[in-house]
Amino acid sequence: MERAADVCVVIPTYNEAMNIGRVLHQLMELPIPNLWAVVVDDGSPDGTADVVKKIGETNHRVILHNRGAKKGLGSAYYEGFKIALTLSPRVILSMDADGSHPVELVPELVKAVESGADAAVASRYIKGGKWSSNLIRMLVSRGANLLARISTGAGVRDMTSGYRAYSQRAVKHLVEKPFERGYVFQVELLYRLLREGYKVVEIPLVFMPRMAGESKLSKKEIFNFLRWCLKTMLKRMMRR
Ligand SMILES: Nc1nc2c(ncn2[C@@H]2O[C@H](COP(=O)(O)OP(=O)(O)OP(=O)(O)O)[C@@H](O)[C@H]2O)c(=O)[nH]1
Ligand SMILES: [Mg+2]
Repeated sequence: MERAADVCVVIPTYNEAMNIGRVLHQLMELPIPNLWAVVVDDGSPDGTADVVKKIGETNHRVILHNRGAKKGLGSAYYEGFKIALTLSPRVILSMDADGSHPVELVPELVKAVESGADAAVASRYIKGGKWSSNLIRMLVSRGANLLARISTGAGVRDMTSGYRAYSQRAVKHLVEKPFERGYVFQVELLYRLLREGYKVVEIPLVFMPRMAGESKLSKKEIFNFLRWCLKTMLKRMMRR
């Protein structure tokens, strides 16, 4: 069995049994040869891991990493990226399992990295990007992005988008240090790359509502996000 991938998509899951099957099948049908998927499940009570295991039995390019207990999104990606690197892919993607991130955009994100970007971010907030949700959710997202840009000084419009492609060298650099455990790690990773001169580009994303199930974005995540942004802003001010 070959163990080298060209492209590897890392997908964290918590209670996504109703969604993950469709996303994996769509990924496996993309016209990208040798595309692998690593699903990092945190012992979802709804049996997400069983769905993935079953698909993996007939498709060796689907790998399940079951961590057994909910340990946070950032830490799921940290472990998932490390597994992805063992396959030596040129491009590594991060993607939600809930159908919000249209699989058809994968080739464009991959192309951006193959054309020289270290990170290609699928962005709701550039021309051509779009999403709709309830007012509170949209305000939270806009507010989080504004805060992320102010606190890091970064110019990326959608700092919180979880749909991205990275070059292998960028991921190798990122996993040298553990990520923030929660959702804020997305901002942290871009900040780290930009500070060290890695090239980041944005591709328009038409973000879809989740297919089924519930959001895992909690108040605790929002609090941790605020805390990280404040800490980062203070550190930057002290360096001046
Ligand atoms: N392994 C793991 N996956 C997680 C964890 N928290 C969230 N996820 C997954 O991370 C992805 C993003 O979580 P969502 O709940 O969709 O968060 P969101 O996209 O901000 O919220 P919605 O817009 O409502 O979908 C999904 O695939 C989740 O199943 C976690 O603690 N561990
Ligand atoms: Mg989602």
